[in-house]
Amino acid sequence: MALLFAPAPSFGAGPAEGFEAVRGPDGIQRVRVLAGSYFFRPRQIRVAAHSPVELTVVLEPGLISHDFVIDAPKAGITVHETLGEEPRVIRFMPAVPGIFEFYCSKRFLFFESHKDKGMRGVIEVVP
Ligand SMILES: [Cu+2]
Repeated sequence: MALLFAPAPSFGAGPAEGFEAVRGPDGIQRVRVLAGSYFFRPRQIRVAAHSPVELTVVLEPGLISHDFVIDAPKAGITVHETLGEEPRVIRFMPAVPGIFEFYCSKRFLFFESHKDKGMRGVIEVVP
C-alpha cells in the first residue's frame, strides 16, 4: 500500500484527508465518514488500539448500492455494512496496531470496482 502516515501533529491535510478520532468523555473514539461517488471522506482515520471506535457512515443523498467493508479479523475488525438512507453506526474494538483498509465492495458488471474508482481508505490503529 502506497499510503503512508506522517507522524502527528502533521497527520493528514485536514478533515478532507486525514482524521484523528476524538475520544469522548465516555472513552469512545468517534469518527463521521461521508460516502459518495466514489470516495470516502476522510480517507485516513487514526484511532488508538484497545478503545472502542464508533464510525458513523453517512451516504450522500440519492446514491444507491454502496457498502462499507473492513476485513481485518486479525485486528478484531470485521465489518460488512450496506449503506442506505439512514446513517450506519459501526462499532468495533481494534485489538492490534496496524494499518487496515476500508472500502466499498460493489462493482459494476464487467467494469471497475468502486474500490478501484476511489471508494477506499485506511484506518491506522496506533498503540
Ligand atoms: Cu460503492
